[in-house]
Amino acid sequence: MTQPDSLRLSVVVPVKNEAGNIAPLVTEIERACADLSFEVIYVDDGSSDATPAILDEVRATRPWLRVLRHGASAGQSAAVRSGVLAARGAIIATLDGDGQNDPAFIPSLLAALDEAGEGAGLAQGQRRGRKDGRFKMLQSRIANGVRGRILKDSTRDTGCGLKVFRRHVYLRLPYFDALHRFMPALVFREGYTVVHRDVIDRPRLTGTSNYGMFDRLWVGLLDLAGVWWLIRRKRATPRAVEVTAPQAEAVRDEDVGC
Ligand SMILES: Nc1nc2c(ncn2[C@@H]2O[C@H](COP(=O)(O)OP(=O)(O)O)[C@@H](O)[C@H]2O)c(=O)[nH]1
Ligand SMILES: [Mg+2]
Repeated sequence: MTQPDSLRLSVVVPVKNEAGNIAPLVTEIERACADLSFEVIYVDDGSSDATPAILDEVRATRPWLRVLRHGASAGQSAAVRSGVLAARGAIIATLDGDGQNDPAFIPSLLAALDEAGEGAGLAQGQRRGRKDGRFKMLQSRIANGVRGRILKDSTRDTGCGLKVFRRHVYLRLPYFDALHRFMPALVFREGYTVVHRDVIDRPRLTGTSNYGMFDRLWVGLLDLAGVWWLIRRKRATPRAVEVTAPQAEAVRDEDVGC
């Protein structure tokens, strides 16, 4: 069993009505992370199906599996945020709970972040061989194209749920609904770099998408305007050095509660 003090990685999985996808995905995560000290945090975002019961069942034999629950659905970004706030690892991996993201890519994303060093805040997965329908693919292509051009975030696919990032960097980001789709631009905004790795997309295991046809399109434009404004209003990130202590030292992220 993974000991909390040696714990390095927290895998956060947001789920809303994903009962049929939980047991197979937990098994895959366990296999993928076998060589790491890890915990898994499922965040049940107000599910109305058997998700809570299945999580109870799956948890019984897996002491490293933690479950958080929202009383009412608050959305995917809110679920990720609750998981990250509760996480004990300094590094977070996120993936969707419907089986579309293969946990086998977690170690390579983690290695990419490690290789890039402390200055890198995020390893972003980018989907190859997307398994979504034609309309969603078209929406996604337009959204990614417009976003890339306006935010210049050097990322082909920000919507991929597979990401590995430093917890203290995430905690600096402004929170809003849909934050998970703008992570690269916002990580750059904090002065950290982003690395990318291709990941293979899979079809949803069971169940249906939580997003309707137009959910992302219009609100996406509003979010894009908001993030554009945030970037415009950012000045250089200062490095704060404490001048009152006998031995002045750069203030570390942990010291300021990030
Ligand atoms: N869309 C959506 N997903 C949520 C919500 N809360 C949690 N999730 C989870 O976020 C992940 C991505 O959602 P999904 O429905 O697969 O979206 P899609 O793959 O983009 O169609 C899944 O694991 C969902 O169960 C929510 O309010 N809306
Ligand atoms: Mg999905």
